[in-house]
Amino acid sequence: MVRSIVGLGSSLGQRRSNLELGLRGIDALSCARVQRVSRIYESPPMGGAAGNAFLNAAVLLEWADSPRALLRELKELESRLGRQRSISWGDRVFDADILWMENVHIEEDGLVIPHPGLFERNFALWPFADLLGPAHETDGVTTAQRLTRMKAPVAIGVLAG
Ligand code: PH2
Ligand code: MG
Ligand code: MG
Repeated sequence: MVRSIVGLGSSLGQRRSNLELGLRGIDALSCARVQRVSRIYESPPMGGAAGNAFLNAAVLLEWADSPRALLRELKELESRLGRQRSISWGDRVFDADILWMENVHIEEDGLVIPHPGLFERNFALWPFADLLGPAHETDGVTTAQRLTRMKAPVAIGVLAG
């Protein structure tokens, strides 16, 4: 079992219930055991293609298969929840990204862990901090130190199953 964090996002439709359906979908995977959920944050769309505000959250789980298998399950869940893969970086019903897996470093085509945006994006790092706490260190830097350099997104509640 490897401790893993999956980031969730939605900018279309019933955004909060999309995140909650996503959480339930992850919980239902036979190789996943959900341990903790983050708060839900609202932030403006990053990048030019999306026009709506996003809700983002993250989930800490124990994963009993390979990183590739987790990626495959998340893509399938995105499709099941109605994600259209037309415009890259555009608005989306449901997005699920592997943000972190304990002691895992991968740089392959289509799969980079830790996620390259994790330490750059407030809507990824704040949920991450909710799950592992501010004292957690990566590459000798605590999450608390990284957070001080970033504007806080607005917390609007807690993800519920
Ligand atoms: N995801 C994107 C593009 N822009 N903006 C916010 N605030 N949150 C996201 O999750 C997000 C985004 C593509 O994945
Ligand atoms: Mg994605
Ligand atoms: Mg994303």
